[in-house]
Amino acid sequence: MNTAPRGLRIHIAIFGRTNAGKSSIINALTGQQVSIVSAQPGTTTDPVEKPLEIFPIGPCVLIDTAGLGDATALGAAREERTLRVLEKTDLAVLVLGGEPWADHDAHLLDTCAARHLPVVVVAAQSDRTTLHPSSVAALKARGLTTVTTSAVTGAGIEELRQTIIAKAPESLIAAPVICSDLVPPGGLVVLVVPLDKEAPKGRLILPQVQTIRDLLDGDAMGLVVKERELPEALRRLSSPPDLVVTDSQAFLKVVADVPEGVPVTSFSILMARAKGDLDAFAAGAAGIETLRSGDRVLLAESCTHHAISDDIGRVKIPRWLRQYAGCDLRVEHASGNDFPADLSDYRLVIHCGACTTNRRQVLSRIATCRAAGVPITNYGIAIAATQGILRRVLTPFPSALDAFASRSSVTQ
Ligand SMILES: Nc1nc2c(ncn2[C@@H]2O[C@H](COP(=O)(O)OP(=O)(O)OP(=O)(O)O)[C@@H](O)[C@H]2O)c(=O)[nH]1
Ligand code: SF4
Ligand SMILES: [Mg+2]
Repeated sequence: MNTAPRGLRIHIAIFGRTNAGKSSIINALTGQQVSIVSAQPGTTTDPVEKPLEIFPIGPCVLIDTAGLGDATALGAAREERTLRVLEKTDLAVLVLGGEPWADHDAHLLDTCAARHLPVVVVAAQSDRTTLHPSSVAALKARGLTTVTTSAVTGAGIEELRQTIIAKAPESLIAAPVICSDLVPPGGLVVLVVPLDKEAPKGRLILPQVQTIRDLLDGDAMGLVVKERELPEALRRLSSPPDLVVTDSQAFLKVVADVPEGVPVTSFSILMARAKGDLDAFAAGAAGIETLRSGDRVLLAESCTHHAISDDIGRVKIPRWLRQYAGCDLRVEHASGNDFPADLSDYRLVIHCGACTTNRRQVLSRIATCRAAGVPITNYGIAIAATQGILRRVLTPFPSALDAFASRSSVTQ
């Protein structure tokens, strides 16, 4: 049950003041002691994630958070970490008790509304308290209803589960299409998977596995080859494939080997579409053309993986960017959740394939960049741009190609 990758799970985060009963609700929903519960306010100090399966939504992650309105010395720092969870939240649960309505409750609902996040409001601890009249009035003014629960008696917990299911965004319940929509039913896709030293031992990486699964789900066929065998594989086919998908690292060789009329793209570009906004990333790629000496470029990675000596984000992309720009650049990195809030001094952000996180976090980062007026693109798109083949590999995606072409001065 816990085998679905974290990035494909719907993220449901539980917010509310300290001692509201958030951790108790997570434990009641999961039937497990996921989080420590105590009468001491501020028991949960950092976000706690629990993967679980909620039928019929499928795989989810429940996130317990540190309480809002914590007046202790560390309270402000904890609150900031709690609010950062909103970046990857697909559905928020606000837990209220008998305490008066507070600014942090209003702030949370305002932030969720601004992000178009569905919210479920819980009137918790019903065996010993009722909602404060100020909360009743504030919720009424916002047109919000509540689910009444008790973690002690179990009352309302099933109703809460049903409300979460009803409010979960439809678009996130549907498995993301990766590339099966790009080929006709029964179509053939050749997947080029180099087994270089970045490839993990004995297995394929997640985007490759997901692409193969997506092809099978879409009744298409996949032929998997290393880049060296690609010319021979193409020779053996009685008709050209409908699409070739390659690892970005083998772009130049693969593009040279695939006949002009056959569409080519990369796993990274497919993931940019499934996990982000391909049109926004394609438009952002034009920002590479305007880089000048000393410009700050941020490479953002969603996980904190161990970087190898020839790492794509640490070594190769910075090198290709500098070669392309013909000058020195100040390339910086942000990993995991450390995406800077202030981007004003950056000229460009380049995001990784985000295989370990969910689409919402990537969309939220795109929105942050847009608000700061900073172009954002992704690793695969940046690699194609610096190698002069971006137009070719965007051909399967006409609107992304337009978004790039309308901003680019390069006719590659
Ligand atoms: N009677 C009753 N007590 C509850 C209920 N839910 C939580 N409590 C108690 O309220 C206290 C706080 O519960 P927690 O679940 O730890 O609350 P929290 O919101 O996670 O608190 P922090 O992590 O400190 O922010 C504990 O003493 C719980 O036993 C409930 O439904 N009924
Ligand atoms: S850096 Fe990004 S693409 Fe690479 S493994 Fe981590 S989340 Fe996935
Ligand atoms: Mg707690």
